[in-house]
Amino acid sequence: AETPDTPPVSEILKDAPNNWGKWGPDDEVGSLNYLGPEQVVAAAGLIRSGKVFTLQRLIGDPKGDPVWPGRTPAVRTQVMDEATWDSDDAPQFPGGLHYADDKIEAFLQGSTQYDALGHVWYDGKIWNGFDARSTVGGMDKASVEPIAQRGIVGRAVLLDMARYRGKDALDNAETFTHEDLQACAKEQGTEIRPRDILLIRTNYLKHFFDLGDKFYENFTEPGLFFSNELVQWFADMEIPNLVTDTIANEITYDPNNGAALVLHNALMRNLGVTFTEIADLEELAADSADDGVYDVFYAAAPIKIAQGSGAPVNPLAIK
Ligand code: UVW
Repeated sequence: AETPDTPPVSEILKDAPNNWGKWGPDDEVGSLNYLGPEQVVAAAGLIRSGKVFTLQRLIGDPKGDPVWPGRTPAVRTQVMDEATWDSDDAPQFPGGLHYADDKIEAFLQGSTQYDALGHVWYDGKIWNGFDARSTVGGMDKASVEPIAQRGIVGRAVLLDMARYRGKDALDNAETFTHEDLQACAKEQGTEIRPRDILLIRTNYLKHFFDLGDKFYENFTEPGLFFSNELVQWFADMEIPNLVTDTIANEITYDPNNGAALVLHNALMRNLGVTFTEIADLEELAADSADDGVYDVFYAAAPIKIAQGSGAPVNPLAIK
């Protein structure tokens, strides 16, 4: 974990590439600009068998909802149900209408979600150089709203790192690189192409379901970790969207310097790569192991929330 020798992230990223200004000074969707009509039409050609997979984790799963430490799982509260209508002061509707109502209280960064590009920052600047003060009291710049207005559609490639490593699930703090992703793709008989959405499976959250609250002791997820080469690869490959089945999409503490979530800043803040976290890739991965098809048509419509730092989503992968 973090040590007193941990350098500031600005120092760690001083030579790393940056896409600010690439799509103009007002841009709030970053690398999603790589997904235009051409990519959507090409991705539609991947629909061959008509199999549909939903990639959202169940909110309110009785087995538990994994969230980043310090956040709490969504709580659904029943407001109206059949018992409501037994009461003397229950509203009356012509014709005897009864209905159920409920509400949820949820971290927008909990459950399966899209992060706004302004979700993380350093040196007082969020994506595209917007002032981090624009996050105060609700995000006025680079919130999830423009991402949700746009939607995300394209070719996605599943990279089953757990299967590639011959494991049921990756281990605490286990690392991999972009070269490992390419080797995994090769072994799967597929390739990562420019402008692909990456779906990385670790099955790490199996440990959450196995361990319960003990999962949060010594919390260090597995994942990609920072190097200039890795960030340059994301930039060169014009990767629009990183989707994983872990809570934070990357190694928790950088193995080289102990800094927390360095790729959030290197990829999201600096390159404008959109992050999608806590996806459920299990059914898709099982099917892909069976039919050998790892490239899919991907479509995601995060919920439109004004000024949100993130938004729940149920992405679809279609073969
Ligand atoms: C943090 O914001 C700390 O993580 P995440 O992006 O995974 O929600």
